[in-house]
Amino acid sequence: MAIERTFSIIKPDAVSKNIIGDIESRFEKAGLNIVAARMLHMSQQQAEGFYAEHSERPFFPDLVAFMTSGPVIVQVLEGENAIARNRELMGATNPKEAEAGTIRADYAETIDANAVHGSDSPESAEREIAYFFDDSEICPRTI
Ligand code: RTP
Ligand code: MG
Repeated sequence: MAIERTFSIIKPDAVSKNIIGDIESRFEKAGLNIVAARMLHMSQQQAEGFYAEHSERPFFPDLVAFMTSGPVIVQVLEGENAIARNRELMGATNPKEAEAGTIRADYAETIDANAVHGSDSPESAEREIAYFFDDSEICPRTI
């Protein structure tokens, strides 16, 4: 099975709730390696650029406002089927529809404050990883 990389964000609501460790632990237990990670407080411009594909959607202003409301963790997860596996762990976008035991079912309050982001395709993963990380910042396991 293919080893993939995906891009993940621990969103401001989850950072604020002090559940970074629990979320990272779920990734690690699922066999996903954290191969890059950084905390930052996104600027308006960074958030708008990151979510450019949604720029015409009615929820875009609220999404950008939320994503700039506090610090986030941006990270790269690597492992077998990392893109789909991460989205399984996350659960549905709307926490009311998220399967029990997923990150969003356990922690998300609303469709905006939904705890985590994960790339939805190999193309998105590549773009999103490059948006926040240089190749030199990605550190695959050597031992
Ligand atoms: P994400 O990109 O954050 O991993 O979430 P996703 O793929 O499950 O959802 P996506 O359709 O890409 O939407 C990105 C984020 O925009 C917010 N959203 N709000 N009010 C709404 O109808 C609505 N739809 C989407 C969510 O915060 C979603 O995570
Ligand atoms: Mg998405």
